[in-house]
Amino acid sequence: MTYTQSNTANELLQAFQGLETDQQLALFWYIYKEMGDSITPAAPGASTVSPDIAEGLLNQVLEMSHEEQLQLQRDLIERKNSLIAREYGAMSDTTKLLFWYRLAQEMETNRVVPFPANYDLSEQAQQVFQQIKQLDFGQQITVFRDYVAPMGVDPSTAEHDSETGL
Ligand code: 45D
Repeated sequence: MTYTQSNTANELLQAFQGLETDQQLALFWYIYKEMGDSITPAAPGASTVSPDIAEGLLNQVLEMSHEEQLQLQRDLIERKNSLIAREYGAMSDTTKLLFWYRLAQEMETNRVVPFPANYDLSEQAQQVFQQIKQLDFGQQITVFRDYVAPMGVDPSTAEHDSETGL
């Protein structure tokens, strides 16, 4: 697949979501590194974000092993049912974004499983990356918010799961 300038933000989102789980994680990491200092969690008027709630969920993740932390992130993307997935799903979309941002920050302190050296993006993921870079900041935020929004499990709509009892 090739993407051209004419692709809409929505098409990019679908391309992002269509990547393999690990490539999604890798791409999201590269995006985090690229955005760097332009993300300012303390921005005044940061509307529907609840830092304490994001931090509470993050604290649960920090208690896990690196292996479990990686699995949790894969599970969120794949919408696997778990208590944490439901807690995640109950947060506002902007708080979800803040949660991912905090995860990435803690990857840099090694409190969350660090990104492996020499892990390359697939050709397809690189194309999505290039396209995302061409969006303006506001469009990028929209894509990322829409990207993290459906992850996890929305406890208000999910059916009872006999496997987990949740
Ligand atoms: O070994 O309005 C592999 C707020 C496999 C403020 C792996 C905001 C191999 C309010 C998968 C590669 C700040 C919230 C391992 C707005 C292997 C507000 C692991 C904006 C270990 C607008 C890979 C917030 C992993 C924004 C674990 C813009 C990868 C936030 C993990 C942006 C990647 C957040 C992660 C971004 C990426 C977060 C956690 C871009 C996170 C990216």
